[in-house]
Parts: sequence; structure tokens; C-alpha cells
Amino acid sequence: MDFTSFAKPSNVDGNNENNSTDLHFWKHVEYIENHGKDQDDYEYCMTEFLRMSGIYWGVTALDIMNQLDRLDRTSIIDFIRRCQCPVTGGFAPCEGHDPHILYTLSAIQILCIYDALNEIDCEAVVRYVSGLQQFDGSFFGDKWGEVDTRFSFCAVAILTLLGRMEGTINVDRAIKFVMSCCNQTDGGFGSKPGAESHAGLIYCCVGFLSLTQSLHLLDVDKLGWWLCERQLTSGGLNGRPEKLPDVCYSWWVLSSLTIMGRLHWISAEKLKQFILTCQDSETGGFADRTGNMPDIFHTLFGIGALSILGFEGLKAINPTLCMPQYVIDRLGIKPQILSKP
Ligand code: GRG
Repeated sequence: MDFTSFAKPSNVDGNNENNSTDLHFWKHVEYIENHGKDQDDYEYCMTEFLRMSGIYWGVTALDIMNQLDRLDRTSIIDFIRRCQCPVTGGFAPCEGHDPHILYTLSAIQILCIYDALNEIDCEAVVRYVSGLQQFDGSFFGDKWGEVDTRFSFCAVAILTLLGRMEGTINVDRAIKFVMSCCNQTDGGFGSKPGAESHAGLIYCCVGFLSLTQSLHLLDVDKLGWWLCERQLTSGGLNGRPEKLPDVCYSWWVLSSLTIMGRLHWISAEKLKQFILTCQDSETGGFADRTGNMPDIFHTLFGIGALSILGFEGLKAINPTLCMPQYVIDRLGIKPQILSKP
């Protein structure tokens, strides 16, 4: 690989120094590229049940870093094809596991990034997703019947990426269900009606409303206030009151604030510093908090949040779909986004 083909931004390091203002760019590239190369690695084996999402996290992070060609497109697409269930049309996290809407979204996201939707049976995916909708508008995650606002987001994200939102699900009921999970006290959302507001689920519900062009249903000021209160003195964000900060909330909170046109309600500089302290300067990768072990999940959400913050040298990321913006543009998708007041 010719490293020189990439213009090195000024705030990207070229060495191992732990300067808190530097992004250890090449260490992260190496970390993601090597993830899964040692198939006997304990952590890798223990995360088999979420393999498809793990690949999505790595593929997206590398594409945002302009280094997607470091992964083998053909073997990733072959793996995805082997994970499509011939009976239901949904995708499993890896061979031998059951299909689930979470891994179906990850599979579709990867295929969109690789411009390879033609490699799978998309009609079967549409049937799988629409078959999971319930009479009250909610979605099961799989045949076992758990209901969660995450699955409402996954359903509309998959159908949007496939260009099949029209006439496949009952969108009005889906919106009604998501709005029944909105808490009047803080304007936030939980996983089901009456459940505590949580930044991860707020991303899912705000993202759902962005994809269904229904952001007018939000109390933007009330929810925006609750979201910006997630910033702690360290600069990091937590997911709900009295909890510790975690790099992944940099994504769940920032993306929601961006969709709502309220990104300027938090201190971007302090958050950037917090995220950069969560890098592992030796192995590469980001951890949930400073000094902890890095993992591929926090690596995507650290890089994704830095992209939202306009960090030099990173491609733009779409806040609703957590995918490179050029892919969303190529598909002609326009998730709703509110402008700054
Ligand atoms: C396309 C990016 C993307 C996602 C697909 C599955 C999904 C949609 C979103 C998940 C949103 C979510 C629920 C994120 C939260 C993840 C997390 C760190 C949960 C931890 O919860 P707790 O209660 O943590 O253990 P706290 O921080 O509250 O202590």
C-alpha cells in the first residue's frame, strides 16, 4: 500500500507519541485491518454472535479513513452471501447462527458500501423485514418476538437502503409505535413504551424519524437539552444521567444532535479531546474510556464522532445511517435533517 497516496492531515501522527491532540491514524488502520486475522483469538471467538456487525464497524471505519482497499471485498461479500437464510431471507451474524434484523441491517450496510446489493436476494430481505412488523407498528427482532425501538430503526434503515419503503410496511403505525416510546418528561426515548430514556435508543428513534421524514414530531428543544446534558466535565458523554462517559455515546448523542440541528449545543473541542484520550497509542483502536482495552465497536464510533466534528483527513459520515456520506449520495437517499435554529 502506498501510504503517500493519502494526504496526511496535520493533526494525524506519524509515530507512537501519545500527544493528546493527535489521531493515531495508521495505528487504527492497522488495528482494524488485523482484526479477525487471528481466528483463534479469544475475544474474536467470543464475539462470533455479532460477527456481521463487527465487519460493518470495521468496513465503515476504514472507508471513513479512506483505507477501504485494505480489506478483501470478495471474501467479505462471499461471507455475507453465506449468511443469508434461504428460508426467511434475513441474515445471521455468521454461518450456523439464526437470522436477526440487527445483522440484516449490518449486511445490507456493508453491501451498500461495496455497491454489491446485486449479490444477494433483496426481495427476500424485504419479505423478512415486513414479516417482522406487528399490528401495533412495532417490529420483532427475529422469530422469537422481542420488541425494541432498535428494531424499528433497523427495519426502516434496511428498507430505505434497498429503496423499498413504499408499500412494504405500515409506516404510519410504525411511527405511532416509536412515538409511544417517547418520554414526556425529558423528550427522550427508551426501548419500549414507558422505558427509561437512553442515548442509544434516542439515536434509533431520532434516526427512525429522520428516515420517515417525521422529525416534526420531536420536541427538539427538550430532547436537545437532555442530550447536551450528557456532556461531563471530562468532555465525554454518557448515555443517561449518573452514568460514566463512553466513546460510543459520542456517536449516539452527536448523530442525534446533528440530525436535530443542535450539534453546537455541546463543546466539540472538549469532546474531541476526550475521544482522543481513549485511543490505544500502542495497539491502535479506541476503548470505551481512557486506559481501557480497545475494541472494534468503540473504534468505529470514535472515528465516526470525529468525522461529525469535522476532523481533518476523515470522510464525511451520514448521521442517520452511520455510513459514508458518498454512499448515501450514490444511493440517492435523503434522510431528513433539521437546520440550525
Ligand atoms: C447503524 C450505528 C447503527 C446502529 C444500528 C443496534 C442499533 C441500530 C443501535 C444500538 C443503540 C444502542 C442501544 C446503543 C447503546 C449501546 C450500549 C453501550 C449499551 C450499554 O448500556 P448500559 O446500560 O450502559 O450497559 P450505560 O452507559 O447506561 O451504563
